[in-house]
Amino acid sequence: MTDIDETLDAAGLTNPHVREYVKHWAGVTGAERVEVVNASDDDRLIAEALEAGELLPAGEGRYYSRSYHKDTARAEERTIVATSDEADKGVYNNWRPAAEMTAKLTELMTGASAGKTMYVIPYLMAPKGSPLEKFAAGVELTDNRSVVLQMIRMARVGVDFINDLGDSFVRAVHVTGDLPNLGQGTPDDQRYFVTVADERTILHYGSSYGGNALLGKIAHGLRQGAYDGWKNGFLVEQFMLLGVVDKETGEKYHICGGFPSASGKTNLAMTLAPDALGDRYHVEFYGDDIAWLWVGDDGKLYGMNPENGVFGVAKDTNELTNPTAIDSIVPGTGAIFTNVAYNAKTQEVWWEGRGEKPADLDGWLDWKGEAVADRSPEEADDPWAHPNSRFTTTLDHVPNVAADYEEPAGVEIHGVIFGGRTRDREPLIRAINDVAEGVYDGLTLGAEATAAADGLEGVLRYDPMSMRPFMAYGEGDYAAHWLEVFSRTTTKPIFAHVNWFQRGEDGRFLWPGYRENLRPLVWLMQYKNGEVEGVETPVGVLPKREELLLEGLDEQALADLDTILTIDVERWKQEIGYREEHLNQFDRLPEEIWEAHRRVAAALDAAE
Ligand code: GTP
Ligand code: SPV
Ligand code: MN
Repeated sequence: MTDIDETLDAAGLTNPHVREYVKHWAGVTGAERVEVVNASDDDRLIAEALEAGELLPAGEGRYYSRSYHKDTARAEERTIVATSDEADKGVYNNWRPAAEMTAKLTELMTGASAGKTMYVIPYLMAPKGSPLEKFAAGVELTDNRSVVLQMIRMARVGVDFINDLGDSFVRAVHVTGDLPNLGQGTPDDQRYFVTVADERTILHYGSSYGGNALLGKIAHGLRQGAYDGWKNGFLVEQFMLLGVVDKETGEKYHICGGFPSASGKTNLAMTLAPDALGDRYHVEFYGDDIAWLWVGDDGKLYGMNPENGVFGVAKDTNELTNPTAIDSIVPGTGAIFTNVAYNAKTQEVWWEGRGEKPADLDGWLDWKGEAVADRSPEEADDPWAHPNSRFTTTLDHVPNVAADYEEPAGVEIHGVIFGGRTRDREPLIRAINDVAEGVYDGLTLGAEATAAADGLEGVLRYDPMSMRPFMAYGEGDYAAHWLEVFSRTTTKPIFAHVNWFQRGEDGRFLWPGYRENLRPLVWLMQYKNGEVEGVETPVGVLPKREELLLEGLDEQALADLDTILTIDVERWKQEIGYREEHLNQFDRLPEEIWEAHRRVAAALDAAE
């Protein structure tokens, strides 16, 4: 081991608390050397990663990475929130005692980085100068160079972000582990992804993929952030954040909202106005996965995206569904593609839904690195790309990024929406005027379970506010915290529930989705402004058909519209029963939420 103090001195890392922390974990992990990372090191680290074969060239300043084939997604069952107070135990956070988990992870990490470099990544999950800056700083230690390159894209990285912050930074330790020997998914699984929330310490062992390894994103940006927000009066959510600009009036509205993982946040935030509405409206991108929200001194709700980049689902991303995403990963962007298909001869990448499958198989490798030309007939139809393959790019490469996306003051939030994948029952959009009913709606958000085959059709996998995998404390306290934050607002955003995924009897989507999703959002802002009145239903206010901007919608969509602008009262009554069971699991659920539930149930009973 070289002298760590000398390395830290040379890097200008002066914060004594950070130095202490680095030395402690260098000792535990047994790393051979320490290297401090700034964003300006990207070119050199890319060159080293290419040289080492950790990255492959993917055409004109873009790169390809493949993760170990059993390590391609977050592992929720191995993810734990630990604290010293058992009252923090919730239904979803896999709570464990802090002391037990710290001991366990220290044991697993001991000597586990021997022979490797430990990279020190000082980062900020906020624009510099944000009112939440002191909750946003962290230092990730990792023994994996690809993780460093992803972090440089996904967070703001550099020594200057943490030198002046004293002890106010998140300690985030990532050790890759011996990936082929961790028993992933077996009873002998060795992986642990632990956030010790009341010590602001994150200890992740046994993965180099996405939210398991880029600790600024999910572990800090969502789990630790949510816990800090609870204790300090702000909200941290798996939300996208976009702006809708009315070019005629000059008005600009900001809408944030939660959709469970892989349910459309990136696509919505990057959406372009449909052609027929493009002269009037423009959508601006702020964030696609995380929003931190707080109440300003003026009583308005503000929001910001703590991330610096996009880690988006590749599948089905193409010029028609998401042209903005395609433009954000063109040559020269430094984009990294993970677990898509790769052509070793031409350096092209491809994924399902990217366009025609290449007819010439020469050079094409699937996400496991196996030549598709060598596949047996039984394997011929297997996907080339992993369904959770991703692209990484920075916000400044997203063509419709808002001019003020780095404004430390954040932007005023006018609307909060929730949306899941729901094949029936949920209409295109329903506006909710009451805060408690809005919070109740978020708590009962769900995405379709695959349980249909077991006769449980219609039962959702509930995913409160799309935070189920990231919940840091008890759900009842979480609901109370939402109500507390909103009780301090004097100008309130409107809530709404949206659904792009209702299906017809033949299984087709009744709504074309993607760019067309702007139409119900424009209606929501018009409704908030009193320009349209909608139709009252027991579950919220739905648009009248003629209130929606319909020009340019295709025949099929126009024909299907009446179905997705009505509610099925009988299905909703059935849903109320499931919701009751779901909410009953939560300790300390505020009475206001139960009252909202009973109001909706009574309104449904009164409806014919
Ligand atoms: P995470 O990054 O996992 O949190 O996901 P996300 O919520 O950002 O999801 P994303 O936007 O990447 O979409 C996931 C999948 O849903 C992609 O395959 C999209 O093509 C598909 N999708 C997104 N929007 C729509 C839509 O409006 N209609 C339909 N039918 N599919 C959509
Ligand atoms: C999600 O799974 O919701 C993601 C991707 O945004 S990951 O960063 O891997 O968590
Ligand atoms: Mn996500």
